[in-house]
Amino acid sequence: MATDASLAKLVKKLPKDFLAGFATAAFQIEGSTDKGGRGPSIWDGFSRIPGKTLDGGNGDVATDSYRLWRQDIALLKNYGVRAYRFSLSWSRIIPLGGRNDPVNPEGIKFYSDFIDALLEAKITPFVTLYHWDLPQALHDRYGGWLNKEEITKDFTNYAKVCFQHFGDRVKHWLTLNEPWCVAVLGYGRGVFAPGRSSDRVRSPDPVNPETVHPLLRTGGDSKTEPYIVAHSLLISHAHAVKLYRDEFKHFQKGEIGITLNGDYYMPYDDDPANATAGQRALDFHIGWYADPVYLGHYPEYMKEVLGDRLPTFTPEEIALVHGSSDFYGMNTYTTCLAKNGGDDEFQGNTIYTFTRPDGTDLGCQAQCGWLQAYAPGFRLLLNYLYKRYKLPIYVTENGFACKGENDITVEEAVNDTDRINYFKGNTQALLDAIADGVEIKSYFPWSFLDNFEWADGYGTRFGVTYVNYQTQERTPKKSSAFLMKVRLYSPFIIGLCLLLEGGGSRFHRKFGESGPELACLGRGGSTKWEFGDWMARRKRRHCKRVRVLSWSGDGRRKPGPTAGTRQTACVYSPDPRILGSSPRMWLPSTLATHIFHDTDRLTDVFTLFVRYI
Ligand code: PNW
Repeated sequence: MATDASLAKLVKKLPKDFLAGFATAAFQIEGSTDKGGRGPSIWDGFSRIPGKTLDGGNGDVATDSYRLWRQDIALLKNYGVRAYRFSLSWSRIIPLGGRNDPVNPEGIKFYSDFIDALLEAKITPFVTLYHWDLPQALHDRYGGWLNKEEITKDFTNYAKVCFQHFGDRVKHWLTLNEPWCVAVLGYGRGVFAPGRSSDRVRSPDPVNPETVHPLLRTGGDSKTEPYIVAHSLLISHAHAVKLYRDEFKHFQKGEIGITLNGDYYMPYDDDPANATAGQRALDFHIGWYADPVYLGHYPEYMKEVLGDRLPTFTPEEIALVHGSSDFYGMNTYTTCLAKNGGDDEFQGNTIYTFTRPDGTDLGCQAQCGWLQAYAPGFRLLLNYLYKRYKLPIYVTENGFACKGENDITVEEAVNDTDRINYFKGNTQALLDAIADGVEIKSYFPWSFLDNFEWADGYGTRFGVTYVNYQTQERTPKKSSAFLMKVRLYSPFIIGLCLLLEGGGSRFHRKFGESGPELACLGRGGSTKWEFGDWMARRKRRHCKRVRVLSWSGDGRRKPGPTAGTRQTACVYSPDPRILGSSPRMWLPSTLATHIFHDTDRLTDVFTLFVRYI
């Protein structure tokens, strides 16, 4: 496996406009479901039904980010991200959802302030319009995604409201997140809201069918509804994109697309039947959506198996859908081995396994059964998608939930070695894919915070930040420090060294051994040994621009200008824009620790320092 230093070196070669950040979704973090004029969404009610989530958790509080958003942005800023992917809650913006329903000014203000604060922090907003939280009123009124005519109009109207209010500042739009999950998990397997399926234990028929919309008179039909819903999703997405392109793009100058989930399916062995099975799985997971959007038709195999259960596009519809994404939006987590057989239609009648023919596992097992770490699969999938769909790829989600992380203390949980290894492998794989010629424009690890993991509730933690759900305290895990250390978030670092009395131990508690770009050195014992070696290694290996100017009292280095004094700090930068002609400057040391990542931000902080003196 690559060393952190060699990774960091490669990361430096990423294109200048590469967007590295973190991703979240409204329902998973906001909470305050009944505050600020928000209307109910299908996930509010669904998650409150006993048995729908593993631990009985719901979205009422989540990570309380509707209230704590300023703190969240401060943390994102500390992490040094260049971009942040989040979603808007439709029912916060239009509480009843429909095109004739009122827009909620409080909802608009909330997101508007949020976007302003991100920009203020020099973080690029990457905004998803729909991350699964359909306004409940639209489901009840006409069957939600089951009703193509209605939902298309309402979704397009919602998109328009968002472009009108936020499009002056948002230049990266995603219409839908993972339509496969909406269709299959929401209407096929019935494990996600609205929880419909053919299984009448899971999804009973309504008690008074005559009181509900005709499309909702049964508990669902897993053989047909997912395909109907998927069709509505694709067409709604395409209408929103057309609207953006026709009415907004020319002056707002942003880009818009869809983001699809899809893992890699690798043949179990060299049996040709398993190779075909792997392709079938890719068709059912990815091709179902990506083929219409990028190639202009549903996959042949799906048409063959589903017959008239697969809706057909009218010529107008397919003309709209084909080409309706400016880029390939990619959410991916894992790789499975595909074996011919089984009767799971949603898997393309393919059996998935993580166990190789020799009995070994493909990779490290996560908390959720469906996820093992396998970096080579990430590289293969990036190549597959680029070759097939021929558009630049935005990786909009990728992440890992460490097994058992919820059963240990926060002190233990922050040592998230499995997650670090996952990111280490996948960062390398991403760089390898770029070297293979794949055009990749972003990397958004899932997730910024531990959060409401849908049907898993709160027991599955995907965050690089630990959240204590009792106190809402956020504690960075070591994986966040790793991502900063490989400079994924700071390709333009100038380098800064502060010498602070006592800063080290505080810093160490927060970030562990793999500290980010700021080193705190001082005369105190712990400060010294915790950071000294790290700093020295770093300096030698790949951080020539960060200098240790002084290091007093440890006997290994010459006492510098701080020897015998307190209250000093030194900023060093070879960049004349930062310090003028003199490359170093001594400052009082009582400033809090900060992490600096790019010229702009460093200049800001430095201005602050100067004011302080
Ligand atoms: C994605 N599966 O969901 C979502 O976009 C996120 O909201 C979610 O938290 C994240 O991945 C982690 O799960 C998925 O069963 C949910 O294969 C389920 C699956 C895949 C992705």
